[in-house]
Amino acid sequence: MAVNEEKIDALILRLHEIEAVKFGEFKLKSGIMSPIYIDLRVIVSYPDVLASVAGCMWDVLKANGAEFDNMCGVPYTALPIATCMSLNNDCPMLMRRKEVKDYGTKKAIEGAFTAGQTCLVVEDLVTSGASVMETVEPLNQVGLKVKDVVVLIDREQGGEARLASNDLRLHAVLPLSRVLKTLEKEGKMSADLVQSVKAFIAANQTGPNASGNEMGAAETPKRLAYAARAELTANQCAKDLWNLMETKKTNLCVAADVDTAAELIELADKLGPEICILKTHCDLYPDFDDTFGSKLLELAAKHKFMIFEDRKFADIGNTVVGQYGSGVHKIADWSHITNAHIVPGSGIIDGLKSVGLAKGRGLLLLAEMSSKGTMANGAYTEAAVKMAAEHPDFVMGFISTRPSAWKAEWSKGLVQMTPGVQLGGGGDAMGQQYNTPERVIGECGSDVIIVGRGIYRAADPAAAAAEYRKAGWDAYTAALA
Ligand code: S5P
Repeated sequence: MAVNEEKIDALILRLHEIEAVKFGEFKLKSGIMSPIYIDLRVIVSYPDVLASVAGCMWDVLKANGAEFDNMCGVPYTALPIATCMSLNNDCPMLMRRKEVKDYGTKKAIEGAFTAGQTCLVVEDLVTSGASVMETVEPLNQVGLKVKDVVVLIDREQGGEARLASNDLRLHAVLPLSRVLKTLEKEGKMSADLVQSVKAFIAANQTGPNASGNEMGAAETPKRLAYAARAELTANQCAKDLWNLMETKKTNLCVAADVDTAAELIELADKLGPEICILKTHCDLYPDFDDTFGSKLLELAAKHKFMIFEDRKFADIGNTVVGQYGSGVHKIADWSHITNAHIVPGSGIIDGLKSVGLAKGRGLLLLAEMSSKGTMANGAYTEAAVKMAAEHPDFVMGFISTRPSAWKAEWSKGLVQMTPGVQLGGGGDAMGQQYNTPERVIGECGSDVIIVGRGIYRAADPAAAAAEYRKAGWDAYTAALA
């Protein structure tokens, strides 16, 4: 069945009439002026348009031979469209809960389905493809396969390529160029206006790491090089790390969760040339003693890496002062970087800062975690970002898993470090979830990969570290291109 061109033209004219597609001078959230603005939320108020949209989207799928068992709309604008397609064609629908990012404790996907079925994703507007991916991932997590994505308008800013790189086929009823063609032909746009929209679209292409914008704003900033990020931070430790990564050409942090301090020191000497950070859990080592810090600092100077004691402080400010500065481990004396949960509130940062700032240390906040069922998401992640902004001198970044889904202005000079990395993906028996270095750096927008068992459990840890280093660095340089 071919798609009916007249029906498509009529739909374009109606979309223009109801101002779902507007031309003029629009200031986007980023401050960029755009000659085009697309807001498809309005179509719910025009039943004829909604019916036509759903009909055309179904037609394009059938014309392209897409096959699927059920369908799921990307919240929210595409939900009524998916509902219409479901009703008209007797195709079961599923719903993704946008609020529930914690797939472990609540159902992220509602509806009846069985693992192994193929689900169609329905979206109203695609810019970079990022919002589509946010729906594909929870569908995959519950065992549904996604092969096809249908969209009303494709802004032709890189979304199709991004989805294709995830083995997803994009079926667009209206590539933006088609909208322009019809509106020009029908006298709704001048040739000059068409040219200026085309120029704007060409100048605002999104890369594979860009965060999408459902509001139709092409406002994704280009990924900055590590050296440029060094200029954007007020924390000395972050500055040092950015510059170290740039000059040493590595974004690999090894999580050295070995059994003894002696093994750790040996591993640090062996892997030192490959890494930018050595991450420790000093309470894992029964032979920890007062020489630990100085030995490690010596190796850090020899091989040029930084030390990150992954202490995950989580107490009130007054208590963490002692835990960080003194006690058994005297962490602040030898660890350049440490981290904290934000669950106690910002007092924990005040406490740690009172010890670490004068020593030139940096703090990472746990904004997200790699483990299944983590509670660190949504409003919690946002709270971490807010707290970081209140302490730019001491907070140097985050432990995060998907910073590309955060608002772009949240990152800048802050370092994003991501654990749960293995070349083969997968997970462990206790809830750890792994992503590949390519995905973590490229798609998820992180800056540093944290790799533990993938390296220290390998038959040849130094060779494995070299392999992870290359994968992480290649993903970073590809993201800059
Ligand atoms: O969310 C997190 C945060 C951290 S710091 N998930 C994690 O796995 N980590 C740490 O990263 C964890 O404590 C361990 O040291 C490392 C991951 O190790 P792997 O062996 O699973 O690669």
